[in-house]
Amino acid sequence: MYFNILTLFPEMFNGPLNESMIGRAQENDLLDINIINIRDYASGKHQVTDDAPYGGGAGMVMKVEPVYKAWEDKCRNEKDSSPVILMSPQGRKLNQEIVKDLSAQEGLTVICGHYEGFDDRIRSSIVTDEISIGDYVLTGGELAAMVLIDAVARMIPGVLGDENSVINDSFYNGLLDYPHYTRPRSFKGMEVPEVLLSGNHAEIDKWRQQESLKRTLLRRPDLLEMKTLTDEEIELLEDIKKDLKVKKR
Ligand code: 4GX
Repeated sequence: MYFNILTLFPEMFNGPLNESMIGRAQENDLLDINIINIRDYASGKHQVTDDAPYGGGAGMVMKVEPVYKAWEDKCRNEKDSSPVILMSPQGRKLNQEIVKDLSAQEGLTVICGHYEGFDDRIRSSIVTDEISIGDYVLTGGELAAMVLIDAVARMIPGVLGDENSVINDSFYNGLLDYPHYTRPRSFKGMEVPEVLLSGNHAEIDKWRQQESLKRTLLRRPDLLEMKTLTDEEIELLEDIKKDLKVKKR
């Protein structure tokens, strides 16, 4: 899979995407990240990429031509009609379902905006999708783009080793992850749950499923409402709710 990133700050991408799993994925040619500097496509001696807004008001607006030219030169491709994603607080909010859908694409182009906003003709000419990583305001789209790329790239087969399989992810089955423990057995008086030391794998699986359900119920009940529960899960949830009521008394 490839990513084309249109940005005014190409250096920002150097660290995060060249380390760890995403760095390895690039070395193994599972992933190709092309960073394109929008400023290279700005005209004039000063290569200006922003301008004052028509109609007046505070703040600067990102110009349409440099972004359009960068896209035309580096991303327009007859064989491939990959989505062009604008990172923006006005987009649909990113979640694991969107991440999974995007990972099925051959490639993605991601535009990182800066300044107070964008000439809206960037949207109407090339953008096909607009994504937000959450309801808060960043100084630019770069960090948001890196979040998107990281989440999408790890879904590509082969990017994660077997040990880090996505099957165990929080959200993979619509529930939060269960608690994990490793050595030592005892730390400052806090013990590892006995069942995990029992060697009884049926019991361990059941405990993990219960803990996943309990965490989801307590922290993210909205996830339970969205999920179709199995009969077993419904039963376990009833037990957990009873147990929690007993503890409250
Ligand atoms: N999730 N920002 C983009 C500039 C901007 C403004 C309007 C396009 C249109 C953000 C987020 C985010 C701040 C990135 C404003 N670009 N991006 N930037 N939340 O806050 O993705």
